[in-house]
Amino acid sequence: MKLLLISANREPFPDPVFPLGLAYVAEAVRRQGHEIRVLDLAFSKSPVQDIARVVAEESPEVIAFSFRNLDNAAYPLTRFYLPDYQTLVQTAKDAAALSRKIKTPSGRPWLIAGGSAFSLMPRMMLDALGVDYGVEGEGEDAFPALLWALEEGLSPLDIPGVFGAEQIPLPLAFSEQSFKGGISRSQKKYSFDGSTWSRMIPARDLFQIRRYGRVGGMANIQTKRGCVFHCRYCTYPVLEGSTHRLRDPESVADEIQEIVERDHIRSFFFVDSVFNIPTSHAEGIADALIRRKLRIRWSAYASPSGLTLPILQKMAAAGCDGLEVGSDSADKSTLVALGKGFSRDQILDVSEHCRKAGIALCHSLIFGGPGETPETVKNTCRTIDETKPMAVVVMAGVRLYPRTPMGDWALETGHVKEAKDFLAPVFYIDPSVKTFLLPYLEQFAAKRGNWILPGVVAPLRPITQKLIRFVGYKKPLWHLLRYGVFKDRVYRDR
Ligand code: B12
Ligand code: SF4
Repeated sequence: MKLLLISANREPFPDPVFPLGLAYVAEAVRRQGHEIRVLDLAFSKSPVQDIARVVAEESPEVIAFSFRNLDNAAYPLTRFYLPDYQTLVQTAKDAAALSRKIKTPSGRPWLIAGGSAFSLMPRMMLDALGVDYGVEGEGEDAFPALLWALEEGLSPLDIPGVFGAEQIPLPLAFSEQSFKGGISRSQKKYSFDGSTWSRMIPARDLFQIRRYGRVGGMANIQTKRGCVFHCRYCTYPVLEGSTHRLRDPESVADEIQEIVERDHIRSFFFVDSVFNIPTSHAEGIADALIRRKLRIRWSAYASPSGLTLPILQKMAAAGCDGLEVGSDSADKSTLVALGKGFSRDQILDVSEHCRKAGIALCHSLIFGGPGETPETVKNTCRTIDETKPMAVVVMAGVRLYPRTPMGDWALETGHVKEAKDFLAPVFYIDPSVKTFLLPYLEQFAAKRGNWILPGVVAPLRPITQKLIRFVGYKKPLWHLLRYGVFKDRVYRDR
């Protein structure tokens, strides 16, 4: 089939992010033999015109959108991307309606959506976007299966993860031979074991990977899927599952080596929910990278759990020079209320270990959850400040999502009236800190210069950000906060 794959993400902060998910999906459908054109809107000056032009040029049978962010999850400077996405989908429909060359039974292309923004609330997103089908979760198995079903004139609605405008799934009885996708099934049903992606290298060649290296500073890599923790507000287990699916460390090292040699990018971000768990896997990746001697630098998300000095030293030897640690709080009762699986003491230990290992530390904090009080806020600020981190990224207010423990609680207690209210960003701030939180955090941050509140003050002017990348700076931008360079800019006039 003739496919147009569109990456709709245009968010430039904190950097333009390479559309890794769509690159995986593109590789999966390329293996099926489909003809692919990719349109990445990240750098487009006029996305609407670009979609109209490419649809007219290609007359695709399928137009598939990847929606990464639904909103920026930041309060009160919230950005909600859904209205833009709706415009893009409508543009694709309008452009396709003008084409006489589309070879589908209806003469119009199938419109399909996927990506994390879609997967967070698939049914609501399907309706809001007005697409024909959507894939909730990973696309490597479900998307090729969906295309196959469409080609065969069958309903795709019993493919796991596929949502569609048709309400009643048709009973399908696929024979083992008739499906060419190589997907294992039992009892005449599709079943995916979730390992297909781990044997794939994303189709970066179809995208402008070097441009992302230049303007975004780095390439991104995934070494595992899933998170085993149960933090009450978090969507990552919803998106990736609650058990680990691990890649072979040698294949991760192969992928990195290929990018270094082919695209001359030496700066990487591991997009795993938590890089350092399981510890043995993180060590395996570090060992593989040490053996390759690739002269790379990298950073990742980490949890204080199990982050010992020897592991950090090994990660540093493998090129790790920065970690974004999801501490969330440093107050004992708040850590429990958020469902974090570690203690305040572990946060203090990790801060010390990172210093010894020479790894820059950025704490990410979330304030305002249930049970937060002015005292717990002050306690966290004081403790985190004492650990002398290089940077602190602070979210004030918890974005609520369906299918998370905190989202369920918000529905039960009436903080969110009905499920559809999750779509437009909704935040929880405990009533006891409602008026206290923002002014306090702003004041606290203003005195420091290495604390940033993306939801309160835009940390960087776009032009400054471009300049920093233009001169070749390759680390995540929070590394620059050590110099307090944004202090004046960020809090001036406030
Ligand atoms: C790593 C990460 C980051 C890193 C990225 C670093 C880098 N260089 O890549 C950093 C820290 C920079 C970051 C920043 C932000 N992030 Co972020 N990030 C993630 C994270 C953990 C992983 C993303 C990833 O790469 N996954 C790996 C790929 C392979 O998976 P995927 O993209 O989901 O793709 C799969 C499926 O979705 C599907 N799929 C994807 N496209 C398509 C298309 C079709 C047609 C089909 C069928 C299927 C399909 O198949 C793919 C393969 O299986 C996710 C959470 C998560 N666990 O998913 C949040 C997440 C995507 N981020 C989120 C947000 C909000 C942001 C920020 C806006 C935060 C902020 N205020 O700064 C920024 C935006 C940055 C930008 N420019 O877009 C949210 C989006 C949800 C929402 N509320 O909208 C998420 C989901 C986390 C959350 N809160 O739930 N992020
Ligand atoms: S906050 Fe981090 S550790 Fe907790 S569930 Fe989410 S990804 Fe896992």
